[in-house]
Amino acid sequence: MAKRALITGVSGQDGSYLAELLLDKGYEVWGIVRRLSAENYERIEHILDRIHLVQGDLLDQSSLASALVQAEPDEVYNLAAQSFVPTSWTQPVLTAEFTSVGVTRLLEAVRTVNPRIRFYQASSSEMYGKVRAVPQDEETPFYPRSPYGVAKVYGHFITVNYRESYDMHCTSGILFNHESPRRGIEFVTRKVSDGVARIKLGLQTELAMGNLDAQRDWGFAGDYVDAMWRMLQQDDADDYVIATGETHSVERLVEVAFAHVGLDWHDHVVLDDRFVRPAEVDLLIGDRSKAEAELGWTPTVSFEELVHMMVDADLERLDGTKG
Ligand code: NAP
Ligand code: G4F
Repeated sequence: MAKRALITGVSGQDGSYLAELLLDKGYEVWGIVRRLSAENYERIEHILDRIHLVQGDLLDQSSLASALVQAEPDEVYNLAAQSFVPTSWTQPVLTAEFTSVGVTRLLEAVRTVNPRIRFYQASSSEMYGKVRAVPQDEETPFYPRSPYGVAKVYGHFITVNYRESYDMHCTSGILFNHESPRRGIEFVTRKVSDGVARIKLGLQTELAMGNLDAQRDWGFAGDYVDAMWRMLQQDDADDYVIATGETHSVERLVEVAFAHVGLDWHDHVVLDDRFVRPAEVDLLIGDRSKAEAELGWTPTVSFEELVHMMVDADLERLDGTKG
């Protein structure tokens, strides 16, 4: 019989790639979507006839239990969250409701409906914040620098706690930044790829940016959802860092993106304090040794390939709508 998976956040970047991957593996795929005044299925439009959607919200405990009863999954991937770091300063309580307490709501629903379900929690390298070691691995202490990072630390430890308290198969994937043409437009890689494409097509002249010195370990989202699946196939649940092991500055990102279309970033990028954060995560670089050894996982897309892929996708999208 086909395995069944339930994904929260299926309409998001990672949810859409994970749903594709699980369909390819022969899973029956279910996704939780929240009720919105207008549907927002852009990223999953091409697979809507192959997946089952059920309404639910991380704020609503009974809707999560109902979704589990309906879907009867073998595996649950909790990808839903308020995932944009700057919004976590303007909506800190909502961020905690979604991104921390929401995890407990879902874990409780799993525990009561069927504690044998395997559970994946989308933890984040933002938990390392003001980093205590370079590179960061599963043993590196957390020092979050945003309400989002703090909320993710809660989500991580409640997952570990359910594993230890109830002997449930609960895994925390500590994923470093991962991007794609489906990345939300406000995140820095997509903001840059979209801005570069607009400037190249003559739709705008400037790109306003915040801190160009921050460094991130950026990988391709398609690779990272494969790591999530591999984690839930292990006999025992655990924590895993997923990262490329390379870091690049935001300045290097704009340089590579503009150069790809034959432009010099110095001619277009302007600094704007509105995009500078109250507290910054200066440097992230992950050590994926454990994932490589135990899951056999390695990334397949380089930083330059990723930036080129995103710029090309935005050029194609915008060129089609240009006029
Ligand atoms: P994303 O594109 O922002 O997607 C977030 C998803 O969560 C969307 O489907 C959204 O639904 C859903 N959602 C938000 N609040 C919800 C609620 N109250 N109830 C139900 N669904 C809700 O995020 P992503 O980049 O795919 O990331 C997936 C997960 O990995 C997130 O938990 C994120 O924090 C974590 N993470 C991401 C990265 C990264 O670099 N991408 C790195 C580490 C960890 P709507 O479509 O209705 O808004
Ligand atoms: O793309 P970002 O907004 O991602 P950030 O804050 O690293 O968070 C992402 O990765 C986390 C994993 O580490 C996830 F958990 C989280 O959900 C999210 O997916 O910003 C990256 C860097 C920051 O240092 C920021 O200050 O880019 C810098 N930056 C500089 N100018 C900018 C801008 N970020 C944005 N969004 N917009 C700017 O104009």
